[in-house]
Amino acid sequence: MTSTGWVIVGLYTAVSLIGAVLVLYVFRSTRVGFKIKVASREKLERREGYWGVAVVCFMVALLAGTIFSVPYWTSDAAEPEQTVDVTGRQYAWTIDPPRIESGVETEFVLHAEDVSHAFGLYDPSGKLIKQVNVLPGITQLLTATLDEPGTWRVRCLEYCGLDHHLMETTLEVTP
Ligand SMILES: [Cu+2]
Repeated sequence: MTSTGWVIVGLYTAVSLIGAVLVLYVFRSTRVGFKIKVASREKLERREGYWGVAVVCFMVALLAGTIFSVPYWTSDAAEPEQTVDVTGRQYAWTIDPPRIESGVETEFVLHAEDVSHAFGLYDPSGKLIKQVNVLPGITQLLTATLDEPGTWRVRCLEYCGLDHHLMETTLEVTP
């Protein structure tokens, strides 16, 4: 199991235990002869301090257990293995190179030449896999690993003018 998995198991166990203790306490408070213990002010303040420390320790443990599974933290966020330049204009996409390798981390560098477009990437079965808006004057980056070889489709997903529906092209993904 991953460290995140263990943190989740630990959290569920802790929450279940706290819940069980609360249920037991509430149940006992309904019994005859139950007395609520009233602590002194100093005692309560000290207890508040302990709880503060416990909460901070808990948060630090949670951070330590999960931070390494946060995307972009680990070394796989290094340089992409292939780069594709994509330019959108009314009403066509230019993809360079038009043929890429499957199973390799790919960075799409996207530009719009005139108006706003949206880059929609469809796998060979026609399922939308990635989508990102492309605005004029801004370089948009999208990282993806295309595992399935075949003919992928790129469609514009933001209405950009009369012939928006024609703004479609293909991307060959080789095995
Ligand atoms: Cu469009």
